[in-house]
Amino acid sequence: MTFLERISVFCAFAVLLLAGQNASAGTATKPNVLLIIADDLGDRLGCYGDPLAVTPHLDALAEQGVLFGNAYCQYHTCGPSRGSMLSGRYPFETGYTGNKGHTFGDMVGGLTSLPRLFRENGYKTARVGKVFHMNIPSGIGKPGTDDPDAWDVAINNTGWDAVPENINKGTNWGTRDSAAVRVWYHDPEIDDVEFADGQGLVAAIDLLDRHHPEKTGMPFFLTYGIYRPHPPMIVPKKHWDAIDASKIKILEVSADDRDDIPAINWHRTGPGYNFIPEEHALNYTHAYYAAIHFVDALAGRLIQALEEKGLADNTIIVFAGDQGFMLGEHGHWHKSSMFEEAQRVPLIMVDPRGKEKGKQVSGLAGLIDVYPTLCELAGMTPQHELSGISLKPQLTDASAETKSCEFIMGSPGGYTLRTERYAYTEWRKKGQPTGLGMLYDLRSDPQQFTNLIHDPAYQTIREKLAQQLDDKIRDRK
Ligand SMILES: [Ca+2]
Repeated sequence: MTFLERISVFCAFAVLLLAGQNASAGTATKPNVLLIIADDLGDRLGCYGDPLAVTPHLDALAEQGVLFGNAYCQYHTCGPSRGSMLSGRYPFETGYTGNKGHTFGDMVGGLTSLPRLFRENGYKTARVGKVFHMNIPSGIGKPGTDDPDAWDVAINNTGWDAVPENINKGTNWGTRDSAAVRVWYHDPEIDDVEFADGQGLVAAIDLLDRHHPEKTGMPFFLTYGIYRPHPPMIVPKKHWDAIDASKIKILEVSADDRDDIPAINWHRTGPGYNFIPEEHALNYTHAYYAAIHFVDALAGRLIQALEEKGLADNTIIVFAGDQGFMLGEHGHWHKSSMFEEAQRVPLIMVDPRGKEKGKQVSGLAGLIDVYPTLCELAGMTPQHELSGISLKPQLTDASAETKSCEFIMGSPGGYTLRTERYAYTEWRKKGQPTGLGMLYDLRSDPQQFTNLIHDPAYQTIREKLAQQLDDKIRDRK
């Protein structure tokens, strides 16, 4: 080897060495991401002020970071809601407005999903359970409408509560073809770990080891999609017993409550959707809160594992629900209405580097904001235009302004424009307003009892909100 050749080899070695140092320095500074999403979980947690909820672990999580007190899904059913969050685009922009028949990639027109972006930027990515849409319980154990390019590892966890002969032992009232319509509950004496979500927890903790940055040299992006509290509300008995049944009351609905609500809001007419018998109303409410207690225990154990493995100091945690759930408000049960209870979701974010701890943001936020927030926190450039805002400023100063309005869709053709004060909803057919709508002044009427849509005193504000909604939809077509 000549002198010049020796110099070349030395230089090449030095470059490799420096590149290696840069890579490890980059790994050290890139935060990991843990995204936990619970199916059909509205903002009915202790830390959101719910008097029935028993959620010590999620309450503790909120104390470590920031709770978004007015957070909304972008669609009131699973698939489009998740499609919006994971594409960073509103459902009316992508056309992803139904649960059935397509993969994520088909539905969002080739946009890069959030986990795929992280994977393409040097993250080790993993999915456990339901992250993109899948049917519950029939889809448990299958990949669903996944974005397969998003993951290094995808776990289709299943368990006791995905076996028909087990769950059919539960009470199943108002049977129809979909679990989303059934008042279906059960409290078997089975350990958490036997359940599909318990198996998911085991897999998720194992992934913290397998994808530990000290082993892989890469940061991780781990998503744990919990199947509960989505029906069937089959929950281990110990969680059922954790709820104080004496506190559960049947919600009174005045005889004329529905007189000023367009019937299209009740387009779901299955027996499980409206005015279920009192015995089932009490038990189903109990089951929902038992399922939330189960979700709290699962999330809490995974967060504890994060701490035990020395990962908490460099891991961003996002906890969310994919849409809300009606528990008898206006006589309505399950999801799929355009009322607040079906649209509001829990959204808690913890960035160990953020300054705010235990603070609540009162400004409006949406699941649409998760994508841009995680991009900014991880220093990542998105590959397409995102429609939400980064909530990073609120992790430093919880009083920082968020957005003036949020948009929520729901079948059939429902659009809600939510401002700080008003909830304005209209239903459209083939893109054109049908004349059916609702307007609530949430400052004076937070439970949405008086529809002001035809009130002359609110004509100006109604016209302004309608124009604002129309501009948004047109702007994005
Ligand atoms: Ca859901």
